[in-house]
Amino acid sequence: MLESVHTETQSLSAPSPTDLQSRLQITQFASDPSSTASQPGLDVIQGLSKTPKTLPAKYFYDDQGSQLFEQICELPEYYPTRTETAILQAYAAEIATITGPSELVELGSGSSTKTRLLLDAYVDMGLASWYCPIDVSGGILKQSAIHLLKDYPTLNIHGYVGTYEAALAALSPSQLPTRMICFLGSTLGNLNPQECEHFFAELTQALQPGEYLLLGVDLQKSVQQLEAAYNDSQGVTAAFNLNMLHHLNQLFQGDFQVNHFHHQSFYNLDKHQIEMHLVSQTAQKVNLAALDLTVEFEPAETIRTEISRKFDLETLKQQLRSVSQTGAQASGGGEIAAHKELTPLRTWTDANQWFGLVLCQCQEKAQVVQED
Ligand code: AVJ
Repeated sequence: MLESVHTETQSLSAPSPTDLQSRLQITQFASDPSSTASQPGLDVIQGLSKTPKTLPAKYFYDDQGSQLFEQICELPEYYPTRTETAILQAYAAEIATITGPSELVELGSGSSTKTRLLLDAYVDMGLASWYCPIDVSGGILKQSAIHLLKDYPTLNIHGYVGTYEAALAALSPSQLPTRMICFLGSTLGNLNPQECEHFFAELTQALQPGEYLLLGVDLQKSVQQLEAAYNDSQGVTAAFNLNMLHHLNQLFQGDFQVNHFHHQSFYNLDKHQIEMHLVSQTAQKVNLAALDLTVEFEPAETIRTEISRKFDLETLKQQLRSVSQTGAQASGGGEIAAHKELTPLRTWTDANQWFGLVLCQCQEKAQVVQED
């Protein structure tokens, strides 16, 4: 459960602080991403105790990591961000037309750059705008919220600092007639198929019938292009990967010697996923004092820090439909119940089919009476 939840009003040194303040609310779930879990760092202990070793990708994103990710998005080799941006540029108005006045809830909002395209569309159509960014990195969330409030005089923001699970479960009722949960940038790719299914069920739970889900997903393409995007020539991705060890040192009083690890990433063709690893350069021992954990590494042993799955739109749409059906059955319990499902309404891609947007609507499913 959550350890501490509090809502604070930001004190701002902006031109008209009172105005900005009155349009901004931040709800914070404890102070770091790990402490919303039932036991802080349990996932680190579990991941480093098994073979092969893994670490959750969420630990990339301290403030430094979020900044490095912003730099990745600008790299010539990293096509996803600019491709998704181009798709949004072309179709945001169409999305706004479909949803009407809609509160935007964004999972993993980061710098909120792409969100501006959606906000612009709603504003251009004279629709009210409410934005609920959710991010584990409080620094970047607050900073971008303040920039947005300055640039959009009619915008209201309620931000949530914490994990998706915690924030989704705690969302206030929508301030506008409908709500759209946006999960852009192909962050969905960080989840394995099983986690993905569970996550879709959680999203269905968080949405009311009629509300929307907008998914941005990276699509399958040549190995060469994929591997270049995760092994950039300037080494920014390497720095991003290695920064996770700095972050863990800070969170858990660790003594990872970051320069004794190497960045590695490759495309796993069978699983349609990029894998990022940190490779131990020597035999070494690492201690994380706050977790009471000592980990031994053999030379060349790796920690898998991320999977980034690449999707096929048809398969994904099928998954979306079937997942919601499974969820409905599980909550049936033999009674008449209002079931919800995620129905894909529209998909958009770029001319090269590198990246896709899927707009789904949460719909009430025909009620089912189970016979004895
Ligand atoms: C933010 C998870 C979508 O998988 O492409 C970028 C993170 N990792 N370069 C991705 C990332 C390495 C990114 N996601």
